[in-house]
Amino acid sequence: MQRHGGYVLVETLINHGVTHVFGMPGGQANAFYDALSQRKEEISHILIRDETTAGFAADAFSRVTGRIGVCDATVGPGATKFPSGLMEAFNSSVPVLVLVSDHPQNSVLLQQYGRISQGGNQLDMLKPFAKETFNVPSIEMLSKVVSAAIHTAVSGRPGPVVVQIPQNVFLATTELEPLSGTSYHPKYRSSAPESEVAKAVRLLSTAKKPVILAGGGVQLSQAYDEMTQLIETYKIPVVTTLTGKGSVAETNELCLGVLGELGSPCAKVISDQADVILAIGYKHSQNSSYRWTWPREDQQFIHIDIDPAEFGRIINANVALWGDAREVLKQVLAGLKNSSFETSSEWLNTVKVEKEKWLQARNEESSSKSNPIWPQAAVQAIVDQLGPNDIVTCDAGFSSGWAGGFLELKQQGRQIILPRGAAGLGSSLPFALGAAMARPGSRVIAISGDGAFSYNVGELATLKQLNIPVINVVFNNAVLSWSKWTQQLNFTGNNQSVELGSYEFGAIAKSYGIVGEDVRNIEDLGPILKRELAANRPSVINVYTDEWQAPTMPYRQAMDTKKQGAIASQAY
Ligand SMILES: Cc1ncc(C[n+]2csc(CCOP(=O)(O)OP(=O)(O)O)c2C)c(N)n1
Ligand SMILES: [Mg+2]
Repeated sequence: MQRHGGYVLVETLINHGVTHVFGMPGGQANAFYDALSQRKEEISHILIRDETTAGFAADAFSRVTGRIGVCDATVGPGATKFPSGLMEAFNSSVPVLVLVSDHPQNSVLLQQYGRISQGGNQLDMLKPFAKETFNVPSIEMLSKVVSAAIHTAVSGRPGPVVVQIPQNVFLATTELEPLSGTSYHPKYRSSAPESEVAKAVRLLSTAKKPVILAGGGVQLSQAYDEMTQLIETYKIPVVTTLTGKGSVAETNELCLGVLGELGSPCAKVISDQADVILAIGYKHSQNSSYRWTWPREDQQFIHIDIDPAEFGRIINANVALWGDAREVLKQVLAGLKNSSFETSSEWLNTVKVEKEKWLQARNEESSSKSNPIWPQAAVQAIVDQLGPNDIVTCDAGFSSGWAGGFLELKQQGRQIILPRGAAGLGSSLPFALGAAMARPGSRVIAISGDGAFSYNVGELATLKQLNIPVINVVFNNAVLSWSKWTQQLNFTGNNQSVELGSYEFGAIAKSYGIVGEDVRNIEDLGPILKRELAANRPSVINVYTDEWQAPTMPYRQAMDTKKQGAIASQAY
């Protein structure tokens, strides 16, 4: 039977286990939408209100399910919305399939240079943010290209891919059967050479002060059981990157929280003292390395990663273990069984003292009853209500920092999504949308600043229309506070373009027909959160927060010592 390109695409997606697509229609892809409309039982299309949302939502969907996330947009003005989400997924190694339509092939010359409305070289625009980009040359190749693109995204180091489909390919017909495959990642799990594992075990065995650094690769590889075993059996303290947050339960006495300026002070103290570091799924970016000043050369570094290009790119590994985090940790655990490795009680005592110091300082801030509300206290109210199946998403700006240092995860696993790949404002609500679709029955809390939330007000309609239980907690301080702080600390403090004005986001939510609350006293927040978490519906909780609180450690130190301008090289 002859079937059009839209059918071939939808069938190929279904055959690869795709259940959700986030996007917005356009004329060139109508065949796709025609086919989607006939397969609603198997595949849902989530109509977002801005394609930027689709990119972030697909990313979060993938992080939660371990399957590829899929988004689509129309040629030109739709496709040009994708770089934001794509950059996040690319820098965080998340497999996403981006589908963009294109003008018919016989108008390519006109389109390439914008001689056709909506025309432009969109594939080259997306290329820097994609693991690979593909153009579909014919209906016969459509299923093959989509299948190859999915394979590329989920194998090796995962990442986003782009498939561009011309309108005439969508409209052409074929009798060829669409291909099948898997969209789970990691598609293949590889092990490290045993000789290198033995070296790593020998080096670990010499450690007096070992530390594990868990990066985002632990989450991507779902190496949870192995992490727990390593920590519980050998009592090795662990710090995480922001993306690796949740690799172990943060209530574990050996977990010292997030390493970096948006993390915990004790993670830094302990990591500085470490003699051997076991880094897992870690790309050595600026946050956790304090701008590449850590680890020092005298610290021994064992590095596990799926991408060999990471070994020695910035920091040399004393031992490089090339493979999937879960598989390699299994090997390390097997090796350690026959070793004499033991963490000294002296080291464990230092760890304990430092963690207690941190918890005490944190608790003081988290229990603040100040007005305007301290974000630390608002985060604590969220922690108090969070259930094991719930998910928190964060925005760029200070909300990532508040979550990094103050949001203690009681569970191991994927409970938080932070935009550290691109750190783009306006990602928390789209992430939440994708996460809610990925884990039906869960409740999702999206934390954003007022500047960040303003990017996505239109998506309240998406939440309302599909009754997606996302609770948006907006830290409303009437300013772009991160920007304001950097201007204050580094320059003349003139406050250029950082004042937002204050808006009643709760009232805005009501106009979309969803629950809205404006909260001025911290005592009110817990009960409202509790009510909304039980209600299974979208809401906006607008919390009036203190703009003079900052989660970034250099800023906090500068504020404490009142040495304005003294940290210009650190603040950014
Ligand atoms: C898309 C985008 N534009 C600009 C920035 C730079 N930036 C980082 S934080 C920030 C301020 C965020 O303000 P808000 O969301 O209100 O959070 P607050 O810092 O006040 O808590 C800005 C402008 C960015 N990260 N992403
Ligand atoms: Mg703000």
